[in-house]
Amino acid sequence: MRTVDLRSDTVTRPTQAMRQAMFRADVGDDVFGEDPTVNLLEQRAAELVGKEAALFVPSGTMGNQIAVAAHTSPGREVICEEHSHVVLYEMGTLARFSGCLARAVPTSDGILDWPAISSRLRAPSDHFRGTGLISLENTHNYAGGRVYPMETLRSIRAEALAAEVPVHMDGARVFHAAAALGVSLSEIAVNVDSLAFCLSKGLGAPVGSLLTGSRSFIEQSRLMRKALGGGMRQAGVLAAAGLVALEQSPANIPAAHADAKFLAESLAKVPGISVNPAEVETNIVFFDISRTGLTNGEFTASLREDGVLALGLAAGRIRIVTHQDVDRADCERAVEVIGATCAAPAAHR
Ligand code: TLP
Repeated sequence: MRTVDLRSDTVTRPTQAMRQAMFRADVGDDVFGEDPTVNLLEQRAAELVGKEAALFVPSGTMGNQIAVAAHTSPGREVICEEHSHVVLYEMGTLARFSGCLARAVPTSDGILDWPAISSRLRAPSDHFRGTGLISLENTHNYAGGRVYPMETLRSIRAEALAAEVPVHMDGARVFHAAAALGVSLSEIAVNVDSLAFCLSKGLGAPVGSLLTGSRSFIEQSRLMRKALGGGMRQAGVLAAAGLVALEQSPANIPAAHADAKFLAESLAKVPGISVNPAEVETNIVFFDISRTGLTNGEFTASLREDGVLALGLAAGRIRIVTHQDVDRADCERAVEVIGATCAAPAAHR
């Protein structure tokens, strides 16, 4: 039986085209700046987002944390959404590596706006170091793949410029945001000083993220990457897969979005499940199972027995994510299996 893995869009396997490109990749020592394939990937990424330069890093976490370190100094405050990855899911690195303080703002949908940000802005004084950075997550993972409306982004950009506070975007899934909005990556990126995006979330590459920004920001980021142990050597074998991902995988995103909508709409009809399909804008669906009487562990174990994998991320909240390694038939099977689990919960205890 084929396993339908909906735990994350990180679970995808590299495509044949990626594997062939990896096999053929021209490589060199990237710490000396001599890997031609890494250099090409960095150049492509910078062009794609309309920034001066880019840096290939092993993970989204490293991209975000380098950005925090490069934009700030110890004691500064980072304004971010309460459930953002940069503060909750990165092992406290914001505090450990950069010595920064998170000003985490609660929202109903993961999307910050200027009024919420401005009420937390602080200029340095005798008593505090003040705001060093605003960090936006687009799409917002924990809020269920929510997308920053362009108007909201533009207003944050204009106000942050006036306040002289840099803006970073955790765009781990910014390709999904661009697809949902029908805009280019650079139209989004022009509103932030730095943008990190992942090749391994929904784009199918095995490893890697790109941090993009001005040339001087990326020069500084290269030093931060070394400090974090992220200086890779013949990384061209990975960058080669990334180049294929950039070229071929964005075309698969609309189908992943349609599958997520299908899952949300189908699950909304399953007794015991609560989900609002209108809130599903991209490839992430969160649903509530409290009314089934099952714990997350019982629920996901029952699904697993029938070959469907989902993630319990908070009490009663299950996350499923669509991607290029699942198709509509897989999603139909997931709905059936979830329906069966909800119909006979006692059997799964
Ligand atoms: N998120 C992972 C898990 O950590 C939950 C996932 O499966 O979604 N920013 C955002 C918005 C992310 O969702 C993630 C990964 C990261 C950064 C970190 O990327 P990696 O795992 O490459 O360090």
